[in-house]
Amino acid sequence: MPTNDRTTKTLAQLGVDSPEKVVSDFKRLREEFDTHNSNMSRVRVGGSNQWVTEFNSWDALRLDWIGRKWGILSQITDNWLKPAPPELKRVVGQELNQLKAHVEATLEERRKQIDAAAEQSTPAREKIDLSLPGIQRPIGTRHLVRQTYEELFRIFLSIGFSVVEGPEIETPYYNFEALNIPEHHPARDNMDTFYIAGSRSPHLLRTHTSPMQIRTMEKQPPPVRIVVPGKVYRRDNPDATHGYMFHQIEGLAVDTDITFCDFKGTVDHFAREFLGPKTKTRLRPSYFPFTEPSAEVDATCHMCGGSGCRVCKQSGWIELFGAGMVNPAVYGFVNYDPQRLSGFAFGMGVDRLAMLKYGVTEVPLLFQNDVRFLRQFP
Ligand code: 2NL
Repeated sequence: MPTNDRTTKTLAQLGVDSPEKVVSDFKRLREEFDTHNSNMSRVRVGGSNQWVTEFNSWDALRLDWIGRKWGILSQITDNWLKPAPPELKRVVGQELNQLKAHVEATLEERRKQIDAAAEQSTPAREKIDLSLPGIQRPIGTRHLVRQTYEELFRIFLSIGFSVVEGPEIETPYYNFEALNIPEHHPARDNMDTFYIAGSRSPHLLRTHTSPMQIRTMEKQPPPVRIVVPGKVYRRDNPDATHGYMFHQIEGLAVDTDITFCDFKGTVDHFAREFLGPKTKTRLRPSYFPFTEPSAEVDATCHMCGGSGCRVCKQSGWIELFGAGMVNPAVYGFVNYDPQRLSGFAFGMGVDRLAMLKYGVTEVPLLFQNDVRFLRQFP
């Protein structure tokens, strides 16, 4: 009869009626445990799961023998010891205690061996030397375009502008009509661009960040002093200086007493902050539907100081951005009073400014994210 079955019965049921029989039954149990244990110790698997496997079979042995509920020793306590006749109780108790001590000591010893073996067999690569310096992970740098944006924010924040952002998907109203660009206006030609198919009302990718300036004026009364950074999209044939997307920052200042002098003064201040204190500016007449008058802002070349070089194509001047006094027609779309208000606005290509300042000659270099390029602007 296997031990397990014997321990589910009482001594009386087993016909054990003398101390000698009790002792020999415990002897058999002890041998059985030793066999279990040595079978387990022969289970050997390689690999990093070695410890887990050994621990699991050790734990199974532990549960079989000294598990609180179903372990063999608990069964002996319940079935042999408790109902034992008085003349056998003493010897059963003694034998049980000895067996228990043997099982516990053996298990404890085994457990130590398992842990020691795992420690020895852990491959070198899995051991951690806490005294070594940590792995250094390069944290990267800010992209040149982002760096340029931050420089622009610094300049405009320092003279009282706030930074406002808005959606890249816009309606034709905010992108065109409210900026005084009616449907068949020629200014739409190079902008008439990426329309979003499938939406119930027409949507498009904004061609400038001006829509957000319109939205800001709709929402808040003057004075307004904001710059709006962001990606804009236009129909351009990609080449060294053009892509279908570029980064823009537009600025808008509207108040009751803003003059052309404020405009020119702001432009001058910006150019000196961005390109250096010796920089001078000039305005060339230009045209935008949303400004009147409009101008292209040129700065003296920061490479040659104005004497002529490769960067300025021997002219001494570099075109920086387009700007002008806000066309009063725009105020009509946002319920601002054109009789009382005036202001100036500008739009800068940030990629262009970055390329000028840092001598980058090809737009694709900015967006391929080749680390050999990026590393040059830490
Ligand atoms: C360019 C020129 C410009 C503006 C943008 C603007 C916005 C409002 C009202 C009036 Cl809400 N003007 N923006 C004005 C002049 C020039 O951009 O070449 N950008 C890349």
